[in-house]
Amino acid sequence: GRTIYLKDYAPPAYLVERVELTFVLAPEATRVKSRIRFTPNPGTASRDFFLHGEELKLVSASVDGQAVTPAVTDEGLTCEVPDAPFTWEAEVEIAPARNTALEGLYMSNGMYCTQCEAEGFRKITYYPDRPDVMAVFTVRIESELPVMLSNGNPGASGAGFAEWHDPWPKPAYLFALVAGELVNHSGSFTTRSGKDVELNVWVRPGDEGKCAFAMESLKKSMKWDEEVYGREYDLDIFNIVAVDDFNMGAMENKGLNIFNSAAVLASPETSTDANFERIEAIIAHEYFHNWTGNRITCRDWFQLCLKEGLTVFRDAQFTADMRSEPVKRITDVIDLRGRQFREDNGPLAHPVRPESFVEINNFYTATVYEKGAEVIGMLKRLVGDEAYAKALDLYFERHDGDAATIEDWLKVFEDTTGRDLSQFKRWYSQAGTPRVSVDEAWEDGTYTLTFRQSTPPTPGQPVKDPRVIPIAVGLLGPNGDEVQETTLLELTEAEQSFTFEGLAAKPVPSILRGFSAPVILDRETDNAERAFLLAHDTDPFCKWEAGRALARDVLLRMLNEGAAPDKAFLGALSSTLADESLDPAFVALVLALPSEDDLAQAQVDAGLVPDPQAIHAVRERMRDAMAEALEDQLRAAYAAHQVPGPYRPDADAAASRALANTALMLLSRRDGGALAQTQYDTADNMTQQLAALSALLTAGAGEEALKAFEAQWKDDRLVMDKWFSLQVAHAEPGDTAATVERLTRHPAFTMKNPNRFRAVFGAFAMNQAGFHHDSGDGYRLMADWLIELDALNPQTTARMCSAFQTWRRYDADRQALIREALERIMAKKDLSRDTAEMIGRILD
Ligand code: B3K
Ligand code: ZN
Repeated sequence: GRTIYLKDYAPPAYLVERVELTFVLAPEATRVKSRIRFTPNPGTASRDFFLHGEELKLVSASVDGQAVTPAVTDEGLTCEVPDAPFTWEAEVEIAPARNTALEGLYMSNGMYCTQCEAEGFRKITYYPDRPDVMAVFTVRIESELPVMLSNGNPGASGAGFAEWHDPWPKPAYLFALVAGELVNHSGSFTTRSGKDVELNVWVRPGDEGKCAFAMESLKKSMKWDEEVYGREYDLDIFNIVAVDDFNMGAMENKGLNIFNSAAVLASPETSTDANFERIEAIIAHEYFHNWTGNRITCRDWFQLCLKEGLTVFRDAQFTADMRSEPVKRITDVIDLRGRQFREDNGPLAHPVRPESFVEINNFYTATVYEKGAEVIGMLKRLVGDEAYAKALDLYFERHDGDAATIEDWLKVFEDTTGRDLSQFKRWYSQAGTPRVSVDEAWEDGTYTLTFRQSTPPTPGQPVKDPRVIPIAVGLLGPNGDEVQETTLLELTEAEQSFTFEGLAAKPVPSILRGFSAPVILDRETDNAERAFLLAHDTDPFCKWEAGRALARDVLLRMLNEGAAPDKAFLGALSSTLADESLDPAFVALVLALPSEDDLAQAQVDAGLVPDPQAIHAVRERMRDAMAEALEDQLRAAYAAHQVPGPYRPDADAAASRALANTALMLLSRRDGGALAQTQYDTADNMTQQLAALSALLTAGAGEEALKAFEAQWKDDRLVMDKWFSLQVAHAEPGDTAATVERLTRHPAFTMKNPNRFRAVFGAFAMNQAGFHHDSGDGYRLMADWLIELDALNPQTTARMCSAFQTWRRYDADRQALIREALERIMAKKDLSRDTAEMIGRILD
């Protein structure tokens, strides 16, 4: 694979004024006719005409009506063309039924659908497949299928054909086409300027009862974007389609969002609270892209965070508004640490705006998305809410219709506030998570906090410069009252002190409130202070964080020193459970222990080599101790948080279930699963049913329920994904690889469906003690299957390779076993560019 560099960006030689596409659909031989009006780009001297194209059979081509014979390679074609406007026409043949990569035009359960981002349009026809070429598309689809959709507004249609016209210029990656036997759940929305928009959720017959929640989420998103960002929808129709075979969550194609069915179909019987929340967030995310992504797109793929970081930030604001802001923030931080910090800390580390890539699909990462969103959160905190709103208005006004850059984005903030953001820009260019250490001093009523920042080297970036780090701080007095409300410190130097005057007594600091920056805070403190903050901090994030730090310390002492489960820690949990003023979802988060991966990293940070099986055993032991010490309170909490009446997916009801089910998981360690069995037998919704099954598996009493669950749900693909996952997640370390192997022999296992493959192998990678079992069986099994999958679906294979990214933290034996597995994948003949890049970077 060839490496592409940001510094080599050059504008396109020709621009596209308009595109007309005709699709004559057939599974093995679809004909795509294109008619494209090109004009020389006045902004560049180059007149080299190049069109991307991969895996296409060129039938004919002409320029201004004259047949031409272009020079064709694996990557595209070149051709002699005029240095003046001209019309290109071509006809190509493609085979959607044979497209298992799920990129370009492919088939899923008899329906045609597309996925073009990032560079899939070139598998549909010859075209300048780059985001800085924006054009108006007109599409005609010919087939006998009843439903035929594309971007924009509907045009003429009749027996065997349908036409669509999208008036908004767009890059090819936002093109979409769907055709099939689909049914719709329809709705409508009136924009604030009075325009009526037709809304549809299109699904396979049988799924129409699972669309109402997605439709409501869409309407809420449309309203929220008008109210909070002043953004209105801009077409007569908005279509969402659910597809079973999809490489990711969903795609924001203009006016025709295509969704993984797992990210849209919802019903109380088949979807958990977590599913409902995720569906609402993804519907919002894709809808918000209409402005942040589609109306304003990216100049090139290095600018991916321009649309993804901003859109993730916007969907997080939306979820915080719809549900609980503190709970959303805490769960986002858990996710950020689990995925992004992990990435930042290993061989796959890259800046929020990468500077090179081989395969861009490998850069749809936690760093680009989640850290990209954190960077925007910091910017908002630094300039303030009002300036943020003004800067966004200016961004939409100045760049509507543009393919923009991070420089453009930062410039609107500089122009709005007069602030110099050159140091802030390092957040986009420097990889790695900054470590911030803090020391305190107390003298004559003056309290001083001294911060030091440093960022460890990452691949290709040995030396880092100090960044501007917004640190939100509050101070508590000895009795737990807040003596200094939240104030923002701006750390800009490698070392810097801040003082607080006029305090009556030495305060306890609450630092990094709301997780105001994506950094690792090192603070030497004791568990008494952590318990004090857990009890008294007014900032929900820091309150939870204190409990998390306490739990981590206690678990590490069990692990490293053979300590017993700490009584004071159990006492702090007991007080938290007893505090009825707390949101039950928050209490559930405090009762959840740091993950096995989190503890492994904590051991590495302390200079130790983690032993995944020992980590697993210690967490099990702590949970037993929690169940024993808190049994009566857990029983009371379980009873108090049963939600009466029919299932509702809202945040309050979900919060109660979260706490009750956390209690159930622990209680199943005491009663052999009796309570869980009762819940399983009486559950009328998937949240309760799945939690009960999980608790039964914890108690070692889940065999019957697993069989019953399978019999009940064998015809529901999305529910069966849960059945597969849960067994892998609950397998004992020494039995995990065998469990995975057994499940791959189940008749319902298929590697052609990414959801099913991820249900098994994604859960496998998450089961740290099982995957990293010292037998090496986990590594071998994963490698065997990634080699198989790569031939069918490179994108999903490449993504799964990240299971190996932490390999250098382990002992020499494990490292040797992993190296062997990685080298075996690398040696595979015809390995995809996607997977080769990932393995190459991990091994490097
Ligand atoms: N923009 C798409 C992701 C495309 C991934 C391409 N491999 C979905 C999203 O972020 O909304
Ligand atoms: Zn996105």
